[in-house]
Amino acid sequence: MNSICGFMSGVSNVDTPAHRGAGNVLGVTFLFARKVDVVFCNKSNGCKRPFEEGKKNLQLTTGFCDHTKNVCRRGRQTTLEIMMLARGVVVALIVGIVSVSANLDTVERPIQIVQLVPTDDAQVLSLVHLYETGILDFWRAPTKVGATVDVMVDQRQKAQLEAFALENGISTVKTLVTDLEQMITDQESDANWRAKAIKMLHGSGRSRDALEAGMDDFGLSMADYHPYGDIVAWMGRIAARMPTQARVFSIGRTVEGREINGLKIGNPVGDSSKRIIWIDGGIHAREWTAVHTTVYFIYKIINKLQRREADLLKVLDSVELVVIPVLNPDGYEFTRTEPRNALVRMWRKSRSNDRCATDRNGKQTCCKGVDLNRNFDYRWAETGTSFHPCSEIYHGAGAFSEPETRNVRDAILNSDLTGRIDAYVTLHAYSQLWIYPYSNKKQSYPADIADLKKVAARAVNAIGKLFGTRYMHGTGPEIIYAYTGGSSDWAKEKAGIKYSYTIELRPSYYSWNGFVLDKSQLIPTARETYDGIWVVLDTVAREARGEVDPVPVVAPTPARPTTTPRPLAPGECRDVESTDPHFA
Ligand code: 0X9
Ligand code: ZN
Repeated sequence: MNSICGFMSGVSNVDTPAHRGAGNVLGVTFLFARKVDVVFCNKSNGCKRPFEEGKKNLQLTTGFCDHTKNVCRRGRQTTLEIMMLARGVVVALIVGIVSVSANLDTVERPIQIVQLVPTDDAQVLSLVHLYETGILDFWRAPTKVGATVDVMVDQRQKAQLEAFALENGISTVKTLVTDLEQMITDQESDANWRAKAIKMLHGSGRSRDALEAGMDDFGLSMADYHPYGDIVAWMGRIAARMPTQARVFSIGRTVEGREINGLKIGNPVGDSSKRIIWIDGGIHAREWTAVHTTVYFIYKIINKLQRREADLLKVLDSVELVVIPVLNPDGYEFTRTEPRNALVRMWRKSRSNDRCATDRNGKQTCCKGVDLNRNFDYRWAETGTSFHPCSEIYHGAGAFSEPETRNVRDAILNSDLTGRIDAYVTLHAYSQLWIYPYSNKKQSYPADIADLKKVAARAVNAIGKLFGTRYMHGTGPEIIYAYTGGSSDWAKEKAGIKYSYTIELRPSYYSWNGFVLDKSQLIPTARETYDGIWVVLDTVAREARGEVDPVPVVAPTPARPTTTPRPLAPGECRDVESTDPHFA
């Protein structure tokens, strides 16, 4: 049993049974179902390990008591929330909104993307609460006043969301995509996309990149997405032809029994005296661009290696690359089974077995899947995450409860790679962000943040140089939103990996078609990302060689252009400029 409660350290227990919904795991929903009363958790209310018990700083946050485990877990912690709770504000009732993922059979089409813009702190808070219930699929999570929030809904949910918005005074509610499935179909059936892509690359003077639209030397086209099996077979062909420089490896199996395969690239491969750079993609099933870009990264490196290009050979003198294109192959393959069904194509989580939750009316809902990027042991289940199995951001039954994340953990902490990894780079989509630790709250930094920031600034700069694509860099909560349980925070804090980054690829934060990147943008996206990652390779290799960086450690965040817009990148669509203060 779980209950929603506020935590105020050092204050006595005022919990009552009324605050504990019998069998209720939709703890956060309670916050909306009733007046927000502050409940203080400590040993006397049954929680053996309350958060920060004993401190007397009156730091207040919401969280929940997990009575099955006898622990209290912290939830969000914002000034805004302290204000709200202190005022005892009544937040709108949202218990009626039903998760689509829990009710595939009752979906009311068309599925749409709706955008809301909160205009004051209370509206932001109401949306944050809605986000953390995990009932809806937020393509863009709420962050601050004026920042756009994009949500995928079916017709019933749309009506409920509109009622929710009305009740909370959110007047800006617009439909960004009127029929997501039609949009996917239209994009997928553009027979000319390949020709368009090639023409654009030629037009921008990048004829060499245009060649990549055809088959590579190992039989995979770089212009398209591919089934997981084809990617693994392709890596196998590379390793077979270049056995001294490339080796296929497995970090273990998924829930459905697939091997999670990657490719090690070295010169020669397997030299245990070299430093390691780890690059992965596809932890989120629907983020196909991340898989494509990781595959392309392998392609580009192998191609350079075949040509014996000097800059790469110099890097590989001290560094070995470990690349895993699809960390969540079960999820990825699932999204490929019915790519024109939005509920399949937009699947985010793993495909772990059904887990069930009972709501406050005693109704049970069961769902598959864990958000693997909430399942790592970095402040697991604290912020920007959900304990409802039907949520898109469900964090699982415990840190590393999933085989996929355990495999990553074990490969990093207990294998031939252990102690040698200097960079961890994980690819996601979308928003054009280069994110460094930590993501739990603002101003939460590792001690060597200046080094991470410097390399991030250089990477973003390198990306921009190619086609003019604009990336932001910073910690998650500073440029997008807070969350915990993510892989790159864990890699930094728990595995001690120096350069740990989460990269959100194209399209931009303002984009309305988010996860459905036009195929003509695939090569440009992957190509510019390659240049950004190259900065990490170069940095690690230099440091491994003992070179001192001559550039000072101060790296300004790139300023937002205020005058003439830059030329469009090949294949890129101009997004309507938002009033979003994110980029102010
Ligand atoms: O929420 C996530 O897991 C990632 N974003 S995504 O849209 N690809 O799902 C990572 C967000 C990283 N940024 C933050 N620290 N917020
Ligand atoms: Zn992602």
